[in-house]
Formats: sequence, structure tokens, C-alpha cells
Amino acid sequence: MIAKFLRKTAETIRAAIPKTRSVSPEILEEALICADMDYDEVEALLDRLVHPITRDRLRFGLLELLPAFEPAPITQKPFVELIVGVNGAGKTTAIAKLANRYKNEGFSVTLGAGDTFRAAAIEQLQAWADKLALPIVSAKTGGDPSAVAFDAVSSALAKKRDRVLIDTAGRLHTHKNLAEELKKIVRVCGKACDGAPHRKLLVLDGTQGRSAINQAREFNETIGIDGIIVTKLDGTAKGGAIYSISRQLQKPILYIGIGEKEDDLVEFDAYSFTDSLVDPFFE
Ligand SMILES: Nc1nc2c(ncn2[C@@H]2O[C@H](COP(=O)(O)OP(=O)(O)OP(=O)(O)O)[C@@H](O)[C@H]2O)c(=O)[nH]1
Ligand SMILES: [Mg+2]
Repeated sequence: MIAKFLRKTAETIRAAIPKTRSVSPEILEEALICADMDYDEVEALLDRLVHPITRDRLRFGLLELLPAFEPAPITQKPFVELIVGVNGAGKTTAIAKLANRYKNEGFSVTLGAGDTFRAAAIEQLQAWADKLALPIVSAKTGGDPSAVAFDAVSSALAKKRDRVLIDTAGRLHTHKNLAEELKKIVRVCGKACDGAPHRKLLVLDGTQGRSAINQAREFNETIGIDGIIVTKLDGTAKGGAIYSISRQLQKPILYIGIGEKEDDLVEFDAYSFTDSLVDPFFE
């Protein structure tokens, strides 16, 4: 599965290297930079690798770049998740995919259409809600997103729903007012339900590769991010950026998006992801 959608990244690496049992540091460096890994991570990896660089050594070296992560068990009800990210990163689609996943796991899900900013954003989430047969709390375009978040959480609490997913407007991380608005949404969620939002997920467009690191930092400084979803990995050769994004932010990648449909979300598995990156060096 992972190998299939990392095809472009694997092809990029494969094109850069001759087939061999071990790989030279120069070739490794060039191939990983082609796969959009940041220079910092390439250096950190090369510094640690024992020569000759074999498949296992490279595999463990790459895995070591990723921060350790133990997912906490979900005990809150409702468990409220706020989804943030810049314009077009794939937030609304990620919400549909997560909702679909939770529903298939047997959880009841409420959606909150907190993007009251972009025309047609509410309709877009409404269309997903209809398709997935899920309740949605929304307001008119131009309405107060915090009020939507408050109502969505309150409604889920009253109706004993398991999960709440709140959409937000795509925003430029440098836009001060929008940053304040995000902080307000977070505060207001907490008024509706203690501790909410329980998870703040940042959605990053995988086709942006490591250039998404700066925006991720800004979001993290604004509201504190708990985890990352990287979307659109089906159409990019920049899979190596995953290591830099996760390492530089010290945040886990939780899911990756591999298409536009509700099923196109997979849990990020560092081992199989790393295998897909390592295999082309030694095939
Ligand atoms: N190929 C591919 N396309 C995706 C993926 N995730 C989202 N998209 C597409 O990317 C576009 C933007 O997705 P949205 O979910 O609307 O993004 P958004 O962050 O909510 O955008 P705004 O609401 O405008 O900020 C849509 O055309 C999606 O179908 C993915 O994993 N793979
Ligand atoms: Mg959206």
C-alpha cells in the first residue's frame, strides 16, 4: 500500500543511484535531497551512519530521525479534534476521511463547519456529511467560527457523540487576525467541554514538501499542534520531507492522505514508510 503511493519518491531515488549492496554517502545525500529531505536531516543521518551504508543501517538511521511517539488512549467523550492548515492543504477532505474512518470503527461523529470564511466551504463539508450520513453543525458564511465550534461541541456533548471534527478556514499563517481567531476557537471549545479541543491536527500539503515546515512552526506557535496529517502524497516525489517535518517540529505524523476519496487516508506507519524509501537504494 505505502509502496504504491510513494511511487514517485521511489522513482526519484531509483533514478539517482546505481544498484548495489551498499550505498555511498554522496549518492545517498543526492537522492535524499532529491526526495526533498532537508539538508539538516541528511547531515544528521550521514553523521550517524556507520560505513558501508547497508540497507539495515540506512533503515534504522532514517527511523531514528523521527521523534518517538506513543499515542495516548482516547478516553474523552466527545473527543474533539480541531483541524487547521493553510488554504487548500486538504483540511476539509481530511475531516471527511477521518470521519469515515471513525464511523467505520463504530464511533458516532459530529462535524463542525468552522470555515465560515470561504464561500462554498460549508457546502463542501455539508456534501461530505450527506455522503457519509453524519450530523453537521454550521452557520452562515461570514458567521462566527467560534460559535460554530461551541455549538458543535455542545451538541455532541448533549447527544453523547463520540467524536467531533471541526473544520477551520484556510489561513495564511502570517495573518494576525486569523491567528487570533484560531486561538479564540480553541478557547471557546474549552468552554463548551473541559479540555477540548483534545487534539489539534495540522494538515500539510505533501506536494509542498519541506517548504511546509515554516508554516507548521507558525501554527504550532499559535495554538500548539498535537499531530500532523500530510496530504497529497499520491502525487509527489517529496516523500523525504516527512522526516524533516516531523523531526524539526518534534511532532508525530499521524496520517497521510493518498487521494481525494473518503478512504484515501492511511495511518502513518514509520516502518513501512521508511521501507518504501530505502528499498529503491538496494533493489
Ligand atoms: N490527490 C490528492 N488530492 C487531495 C488530497 N487531499 C485533498 N485533496 C484535494 O485537494 C483539494 C483541496 O482540498 P480541501 O480539503 O478542500 O482543502 P482545504 O484545506 O479544506 O482548503 P480550504 O478550505 O480552501 O482552505 C481538493 O481538490 C481535494 O480533493 C490527497 O490526499 N490527495
Ligand atoms: Mg476547507
